[in-house]
Amino acid sequence: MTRRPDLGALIADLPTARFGRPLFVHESVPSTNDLARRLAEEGAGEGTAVLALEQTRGRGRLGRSWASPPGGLYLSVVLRPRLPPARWPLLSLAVALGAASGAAEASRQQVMLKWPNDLVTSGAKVGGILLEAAADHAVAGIGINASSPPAALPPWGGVLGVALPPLLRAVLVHVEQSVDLVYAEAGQVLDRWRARCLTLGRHVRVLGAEVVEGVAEDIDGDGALVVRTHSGARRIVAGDVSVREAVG
Ligand code: BT5
Repeated sequence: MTRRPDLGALIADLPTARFGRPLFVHESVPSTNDLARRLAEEGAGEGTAVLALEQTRGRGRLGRSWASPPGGLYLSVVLRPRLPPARWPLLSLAVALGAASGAAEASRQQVMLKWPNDLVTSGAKVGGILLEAAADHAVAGIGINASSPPAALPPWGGVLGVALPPLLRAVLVHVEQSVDLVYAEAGQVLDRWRARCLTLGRHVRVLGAEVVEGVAEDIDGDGALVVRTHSGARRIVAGDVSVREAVG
């Protein structure tokens, strides 16, 4: 394990109460989510975080891969959810909201959210969240293309163009605030999500066990997407679905 010198000042001066305390920094790992899960299984508290400068087997949801070249932010944080398991999808939304707010602050760009877990700037995906839950903990994986080489990303990927230390700091601060808010007053996280959300009002196709097509109307109190279809409103729970914009 190495601790990069340019992150030393950030680590010493982190203005968070729990997130990034401690922060383990690695040059290259298969997936930071695996390391964070191991720490959680050994009893690590909420906020314990793992950062890698590159991942060799970064993953997204549904077995997809996450391109993780040097230049990106690859961060996993241990959560000890203070919410009933049925409401854990809200945690994923809270982490995405915090990550988007931190990315916006650090890059001075508008960073929008695509339900359930994409960070989007100028139509390009610049980040994503992977929440992996176990019985007594969850691991929130955050990937953001800080200054990744565009050629290493899929064609629809974008780059924020921001240095890692200020982005990391802003993300840890905002994700902590957002997770604290979801524990205290989940409704406020949902209101902020709706305000930053690109999905609402759009015609979407939800690909999961079945295909649901209609207009994305709202995000409900449990974080599910409400889609108005020809046969009425359908609640889509994040997890096993992929959402595409549909024409028409
Ligand atoms: C995500 O999945 O968006 C969640 C990504 C989470 C990555 C973090 S990095 C730290 C932690 N450790 C891990 O191993 N993972 C987490 P999903 O919604 O399934 O999106 C995956 C899809 O995004 C892929 O199928 C590609 O189409 C696209 N993609 C892959 N790499 C990308 C990148 N770097 N930037 C933009 N899009 C990408």
